[in-house]
Amino acid sequence: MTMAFEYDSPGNDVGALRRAIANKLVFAVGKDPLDAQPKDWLNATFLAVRDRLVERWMRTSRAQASQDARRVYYLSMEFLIGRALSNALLSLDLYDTVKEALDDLGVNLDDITGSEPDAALGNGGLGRLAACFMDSLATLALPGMGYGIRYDYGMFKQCIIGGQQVETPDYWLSALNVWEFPRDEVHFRVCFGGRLETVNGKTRWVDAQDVRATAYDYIIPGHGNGAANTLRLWSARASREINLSKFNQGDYFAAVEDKNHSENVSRVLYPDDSTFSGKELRLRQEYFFVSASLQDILNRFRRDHETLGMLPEKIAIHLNDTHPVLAIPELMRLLIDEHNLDWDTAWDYTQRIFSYTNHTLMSEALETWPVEMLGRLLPRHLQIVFEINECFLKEVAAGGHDAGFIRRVSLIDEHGERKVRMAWLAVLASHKVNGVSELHSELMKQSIFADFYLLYPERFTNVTNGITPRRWLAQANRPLAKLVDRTIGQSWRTRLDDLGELAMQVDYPQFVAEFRAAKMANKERLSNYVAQTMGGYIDPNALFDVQVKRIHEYKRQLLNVLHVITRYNRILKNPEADWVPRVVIFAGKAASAYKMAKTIIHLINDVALKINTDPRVGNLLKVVFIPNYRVSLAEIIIPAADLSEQISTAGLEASGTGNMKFALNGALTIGTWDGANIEIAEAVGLDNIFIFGNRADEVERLHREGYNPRALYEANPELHEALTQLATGYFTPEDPERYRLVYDALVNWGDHYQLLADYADYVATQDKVDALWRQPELWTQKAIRNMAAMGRFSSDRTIGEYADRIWRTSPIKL
Ligand code: 26W
Repeated sequence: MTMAFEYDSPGNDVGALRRAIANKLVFAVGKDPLDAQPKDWLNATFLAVRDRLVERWMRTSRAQASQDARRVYYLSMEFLIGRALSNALLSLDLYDTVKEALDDLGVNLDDITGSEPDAALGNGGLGRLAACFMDSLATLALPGMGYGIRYDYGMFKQCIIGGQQVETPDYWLSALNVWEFPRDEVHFRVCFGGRLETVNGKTRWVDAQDVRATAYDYIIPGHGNGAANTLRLWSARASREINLSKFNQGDYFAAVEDKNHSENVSRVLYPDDSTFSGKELRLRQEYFFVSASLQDILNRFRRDHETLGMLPEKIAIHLNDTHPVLAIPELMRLLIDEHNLDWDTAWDYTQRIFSYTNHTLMSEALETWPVEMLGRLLPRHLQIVFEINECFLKEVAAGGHDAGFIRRVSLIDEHGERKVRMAWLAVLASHKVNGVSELHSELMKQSIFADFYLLYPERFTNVTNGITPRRWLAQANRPLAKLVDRTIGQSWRTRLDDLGELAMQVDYPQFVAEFRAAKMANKERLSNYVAQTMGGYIDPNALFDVQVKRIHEYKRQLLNVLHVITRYNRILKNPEADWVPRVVIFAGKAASAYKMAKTIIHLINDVALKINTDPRVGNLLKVVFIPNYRVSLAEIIIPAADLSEQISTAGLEASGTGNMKFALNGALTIGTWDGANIEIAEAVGLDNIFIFGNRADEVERLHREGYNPRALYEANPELHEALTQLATGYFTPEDPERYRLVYDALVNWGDHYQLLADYADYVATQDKVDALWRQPELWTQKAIRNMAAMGRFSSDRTIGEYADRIWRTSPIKL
């Protein structure tokens, strides 16, 4: 570094921040403070805060390079980050300072943080998990980096019109995105199509079309540890701006068409996390980001090392579900074709480098790409997959397995159109494969991966999911966070186990009262949000019963609706009884093509309309569907919940992470014995949670031996009444047939998710919820015990386990 290189480290007192924000507004955003809009103040504040992170960021990357630590690369198609500003302020412990600085400038911090668009580059659980993991990697000072796609359009926005979901595009980049660092100089060629040629025994991939992947970097601040990691997202650029020959012939539209075609690769997030659709554009997206990431990873390695010999000691690559599995043949291709390694060495490295997490057992979500499509788009990769398969199947046959077994484990599904089974490839090429909760990891070994478990038992392990306490308590729930700080100090932000000290507070009425006051403040905030965005009043004194998550049949929002209808019918029959007033809150998006999920949204809104306008019910029962569920909305809803609905069919929710967020924020759970609910129950004790319904083995038995939902419907009068109301248009007299198919699915067509089997126990358990609510002191004590037991569900614990047992990497020294 030359002596001339000098710069000012930015100061962190109120005065320095005030001047910094004012300077940014004038000189970077270019706005007269008299005309500045909230968005301008947001950007000015962003830039000032970013300056305070950049030094840490540089220090962290230098430390990673100089300590030559084993780096972890987390490959994910989705990062559901949400807003960045308040998170950054908390990580720097500058929230109050910046608030004061802005106050001096006549600007309210909460107003401007509220104008930041969410970075919604994900669908739901899997994408949000990746975002929590980025936060924990940085906070643990692990040498890790995320790789994904910078979609121009994130998760669609949901409006509710006439009770139905309407989607609009989410062009989140429209607000000047000052948080990202475009790295125009970091770009890679990604090829598609073409054909293979063999020259002197070496395969060459020729005549391919290409797009250019350009890097955009995002700072991921560690919490209070002076570290900052990088999330690198790729954007597609046409390798030639326009087709010059077409342009010169005057065909302007054709000239830009090619450009558009290339750039479409990173245009939009696939907004479906329930079914595999097999679209070619999706395959292009997967290969696009995986190829750019691996080229970048190898580049970085080559910069710091003479040869590739240490590669498997120095890097670990994690596959977030099968979406990035093309990284496996891509690494093989790069090592063999570009770096001249032999097949056996390349395969040995590959197996030592990759690890894979499975996030769902549902067969309709498993990725299998047609051999024809892969061969057309990525001929060399298909060839490599075939070769891996050939070696593998030879080994299996040598192990004495029969033809049936060999057909089942083959990477190629030969039934009908031939397809590559991406999950099989992931397991075969990884040294560790994990599920996301204890139950899920067990079921994984018994069901989809049973054959592979027989072959490679030592590969399979469990790492239960977690959530970051920074966003999900410190940031989302300031009233409760402050109370906890006053009571046990601030250490819980990075050592969530310390919340255990709260358990003894159940005996201190003062603490119990303050805990309840914090909950009330959050409920008032939500009530105001509902009033302002939807109109209509929800009473914060009522029990807030909340189910927020993607709409999916296995998550059983419909079971919740059946309980709501039952409660409504009971109130009408006995309006004078001493009812516990409830507000039942739903939120969540349905995949655009998922008919039943959309019908469920419509039904919730129809039921809400009828109940909310029925004068006989008054405030005893209200039903609210809050539109456009997203991270920033979850931060308002979750802290306000009294009751957390986690009611999936047992065996089908791999883990759930919402369940953890609610319990951490002092809600009680009503849930099935499924996913991480089980581990939450074990942590809080069965006295402090409402568990109901059949367990996974019973669900499986009913499935196998047959199950008769109609008999249940006929035997239970309340269930009969509720379902008959659905079938006959009680809630929609103007369109009596509207929910006929819902009724049929449950009563006549087998009730695939076994709602009717769990209905009676669910309703009885909801009665127990009411009974406990009548004892507010006891309720709050149980809520406190829930919060106190959430230590284990910090994503810091989760990432610590990945680092120790899977990636074998350790923190860098800063
Ligand atoms: C190919 C279409 C598709 C896309 C995404 C199918 C499936 C997915 C994801 C794997 C679905 C998902 O988000 N799974 C959720 O992962 C969470 C994090 O591990 C778990 O907590 C949830 O239980 C699981 O449903």
